[in-house]
Formats: sequence, C-alpha cells, structure tokens
Amino acid sequence: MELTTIVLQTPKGLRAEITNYGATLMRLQVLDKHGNLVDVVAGLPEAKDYESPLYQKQQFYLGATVGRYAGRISHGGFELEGTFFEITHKDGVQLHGGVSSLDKQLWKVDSVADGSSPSVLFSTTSEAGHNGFPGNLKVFAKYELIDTELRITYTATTDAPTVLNLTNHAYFNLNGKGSVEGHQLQVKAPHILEVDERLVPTGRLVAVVETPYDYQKMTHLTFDGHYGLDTPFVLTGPSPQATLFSEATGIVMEVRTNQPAMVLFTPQDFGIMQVRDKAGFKRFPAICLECQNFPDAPNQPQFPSAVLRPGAKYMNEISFVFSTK
Ligand code: FUC
Repeated sequence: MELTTIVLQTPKGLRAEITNYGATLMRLQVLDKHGNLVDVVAGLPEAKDYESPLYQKQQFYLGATVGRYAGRISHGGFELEGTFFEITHKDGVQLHGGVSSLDKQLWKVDSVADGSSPSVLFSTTSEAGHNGFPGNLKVFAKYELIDTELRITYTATTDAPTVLNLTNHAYFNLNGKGSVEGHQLQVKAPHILEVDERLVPTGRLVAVVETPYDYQKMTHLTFDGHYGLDTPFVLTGPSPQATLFSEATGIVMEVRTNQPAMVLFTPQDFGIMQVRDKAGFKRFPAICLECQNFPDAPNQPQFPSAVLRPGAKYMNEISFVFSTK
C-alpha cells in the first residue's frame, strides 16, 4: 500500500484533502463571508509527516479515523457473551483502540468519484486479536462532499461478536488561526457523562443546567481559569446536534450525526506537533467534536450497546455542513 492524498472539491468552494494514512482529514477549506478560503482543520503540512516518528509518538489523532474504540475503555478489557477479552491498556485504561490502531494504518483506496458529489472510499481490516479485540473487522471510511457539506460515513462488519466505536478526530478552528475561545457553540445535550480522574465515565449522567457545560443555547467559548473541555455530551434532539460559529469569518458549521454522544475536546495547545501555520495559533487553538457512542460502553450495560455481531452492519454518519452569516 502506498501513502497517498486525495483531493475533493465542489463548485461551492468546499475543498478537502484526505490521506489514506489513518483515513485522515488533513485539510478542509471553506469560503468565509468575504469569499476567502479558510482552512478550518489543523493538520500537518504533508501526508508523509503523519508517518514521522514524532507524530507516531504523540497521541494527537489530528483529523484521523479513530477506532476500534474511540474514547476510553476501563477494566483492561470487557466481557462479551461470557468471555473476558483483555485489551492492550495502560493502568487498566485503553484510549482510542490502543497504540497502532486504525489511525496509524495505511488504508486502501477502494474508489474515488468526481462529479457534483466527489467522494473517496477507504477500507482497512483489523485482525481478530488486534490490540485484544475479537473478530476480524472490515472497516470502510467514506468522505463525500455535497455542496457545502462534508459527509463522513463509517461502516464495518465482523466475523465474530466484538465492540466497535469509530469517530473522526478533526481539530476545528473556523478562523484557521488564533484560538477557538470567542467562537460560539451550541450542543443539544441536556446531560454530560460524568468522568473520573482517568476520564473514564462513572456511569452517572449530569444535567448541564447551571454548569459550565450548558451549551444548549449558542454560547461563547471561554476557558478562563479552567482546563478546557474533554467531555462526553449526551445528544438529544434533531440534527444539527451541534453548531459552531465564528463572528470573525462568519463561518457556521453544523454537525449532524446518528450517534448518541459527542466528545468535545479543546487542547490547550498543539504541544510539539508541527501543524501548518503553527505560529498563528494561540492557547486553545481548536475544538474536536467527536461523534460517537459513549466511552466505556463495553463495561457499562446501561449505556447504548457498542456490540457488533456477524451479519450486522455498523454505521456511523457524521456531517459537517458549512454556511456563512
Ligand atoms: C480526545 C480526548 C482525549 C485525548 C485525545 C487526543 O478524544 O478525549 O483525552 O487526549 O482526544
């Protein structure tokens, strides 16, 4: 398999660069209210940079397809149909499918379509036992541009019962620079999942009203005196489940998904990651809106099931729809 980058573009000015390394969204350009192209996701300059030892060591997942299990699984594994499957973990917790997971694989390019809705379909496999997970898994990631919408569809099948939770880990900044502090955010989530000091859900849902997590109405992002977000929001209500807006560029991004949760993550900086135009970014440079199932669902029976069985098809649909105002 060779490293490659696919460019998709629509007449409405939406342009995406996606590499088969981790089926990763490297760049996403959107027209702002002045008609200028803004690169709204943080990424590395070139596809080969994702293969560098520096990137491998960091756990940033810039724009990557994350799995087999996005977020955290506790207890060093999970029980499925009477068998305990130990998965790779650190102090009992596995993050994002463990090291060398789907985000670090070279995916196959199955097809590329031009025309009015250009798209690329990637596929990869994860063998039974990969990082401890049962089932030979076949995974597809489709990126499609429709006018001003980027639609990501993850599908998967397995030959033995397993658990699965995929997501895309793009870091958004609707100004392409500076900070996301000052962006406005709405998330249709009356509850968050309480997490412990390891960021593992405790099982308790907490109402967001009168907490800093209440984004039910459009709210300016400010992280004055606190760490930022690394929080699973429980989605309710019709799509779009979330909307991000920046006054400066007038760019509005609606997030639509069939998933029950959205993990919002706002790192304080990019660490030693040499992202494009790094000097232009400030504290809290970006926000991830990760549409997915609940973290640790394999160990928490009251959470929506993450089990995938032979004969069934996993499907995760995530849309980012852009406009200006
Ligand atoms: C998010 C977070 C994690 C982690 C990672 C890079 O999904 O929940 O804490 O740091 O991304």
